[in-house]
Amino acid sequence: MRWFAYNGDADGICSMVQWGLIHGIDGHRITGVKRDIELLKRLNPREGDEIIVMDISLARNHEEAKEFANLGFDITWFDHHLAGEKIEGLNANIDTSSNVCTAKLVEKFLGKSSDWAEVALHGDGLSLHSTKPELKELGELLNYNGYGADLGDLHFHPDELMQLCLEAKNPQTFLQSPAFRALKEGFESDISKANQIEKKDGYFLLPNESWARRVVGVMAHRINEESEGPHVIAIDKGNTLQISLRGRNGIGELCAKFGGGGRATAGGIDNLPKSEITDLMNEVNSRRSA
Ligand SMILES: [Mn+2]
Repeated sequence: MRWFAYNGDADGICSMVQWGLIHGIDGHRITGVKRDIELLKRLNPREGDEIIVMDISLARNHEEAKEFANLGFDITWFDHHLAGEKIEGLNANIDTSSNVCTAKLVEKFLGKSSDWAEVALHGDGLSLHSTKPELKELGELLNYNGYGADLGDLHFHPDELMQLCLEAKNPQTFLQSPAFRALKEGFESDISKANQIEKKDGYFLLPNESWARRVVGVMAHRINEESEGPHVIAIDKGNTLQISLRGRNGIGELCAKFGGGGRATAGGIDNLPKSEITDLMNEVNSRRSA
């Protein structure tokens, strides 16, 4: 039996579709919302099973991966996030270069060029490295579908969306499908609500509703494309705020000061006590150019 664990965003889906077009997707498939990274905990392989992992950080699943490797399972890992310490016996296809996404690594591994890898580049905000600008909207919409607090927020379960992409065989056919239209309409409705929110005290405050949880990632990305920032978008969770931060550099490190984390240009804080927003904004304002 084969086990798949893959991220529920565009890159994870496009990686699986490429694999599926060549080898099929039979087996147990484990996925979730984009933020659901620790997927290996949900695997339950038996002797002789094979494990394939796509677009989730090995560092974040290190303990489980090491245990499976020690038990002798055949594990193949495709990813471009932090790998952490090397694990003996694990087949790692990991490259953290800023111009690749997991779907590009899968494409290379399979030895068959695929437009799905181009879709994934757009989904991961790496349009600069794609040769197919006409696939940008699809990449962004597949990525948008992965955002939410839990699966109930999503228009499509990521595994259902992955199967619809696989059935279409190529992105151009998927662009003609009802599923694509549903994503496009859902996104347009969400972003029009987001566009009505005005910045106050230097940040955007969204209500804790499913549309806001879905669209916050794309909203942050778009605002960040317009100016240097850092930019702050908060979701009001009652006593705490869920913070998304974007900028040109030092963002993950800034978030870490407040119990969050991230990369150089994107980061977040899951539960910032409301009493700390002034401190956070002082820090952000000191990094904004006048
Ligand atoms: Mn990715």
